[in-house]
Amino acid sequence: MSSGLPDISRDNLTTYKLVVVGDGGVGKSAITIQFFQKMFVADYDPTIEDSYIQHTEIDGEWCILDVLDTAGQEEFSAMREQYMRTGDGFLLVYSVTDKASYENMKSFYTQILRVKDRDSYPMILVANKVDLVQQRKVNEENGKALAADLGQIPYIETSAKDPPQNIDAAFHEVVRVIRKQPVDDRAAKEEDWEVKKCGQLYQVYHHVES
Ligand SMILES: Nc1nc2c(ncn2[C@@H]2O[C@H](COP(=O)(O)OP(=O)(O)O)[C@@H](O)[C@H]2O)c(=O)[nH]1
Ligand SMILES: [Mg+2]
Repeated sequence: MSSGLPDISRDNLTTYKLVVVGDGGVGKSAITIQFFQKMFVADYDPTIEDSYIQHTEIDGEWCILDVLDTAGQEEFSAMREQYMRTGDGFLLVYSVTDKASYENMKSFYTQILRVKDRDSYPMILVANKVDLVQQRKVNEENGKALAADLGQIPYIETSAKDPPQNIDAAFHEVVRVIRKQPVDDRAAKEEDWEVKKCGQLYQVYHHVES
């Protein structure tokens, strides 16, 4: 019998692991914290890499979002590469005030596809800091052209500053892209997971034996 409340026990919910990537200073932490804590942080430590977990309802379906706010550039740490491997979807963030951050998007895109060993993967392109109209250097047309170039991924303009613009929309959109993946891709992921699970079982078994 339904109590009328959503069934948000972990067992029944799909968990989506999302990863926020992009150059330093583009607002990855501000976007993530605005989404999870509904506040704008003006000076978040740029070296902190952290993940956040929350139940949320997207298009009428409850799920768990597990979001990694990455920090640091170029070199992928072992931990980050691991998270990239297990990431279900990615937010590629640049700042509209920083042309170089826009130009660097392609290399993040390529790196993700390389780690995933795939031709495409759920991602969206996020143009942040659109509130800074006077300092804007990358326009909407440039953003859309890049999104089209990166395999027609969705493009979304955001501001993490109060009042926030499109912050929820960005996270929801990635989940939509993940949900829309062809069944074949989901099956492939299940297989990967089975392999991992076997590996873990082996480790447990090995541990017991030795
Ligand atoms: N005006 C404005 N500033 C922002 C926005 N997002 C982030 N910032 C500021 O840009 C700086 C870098 O943001 P941060 O989230 O630390 O960037 P990260 O290195 O990508 O995590 C901080 O001073 C933020 O307050 C935004 O949408 N609008
Ligand atoms: Mg940060």
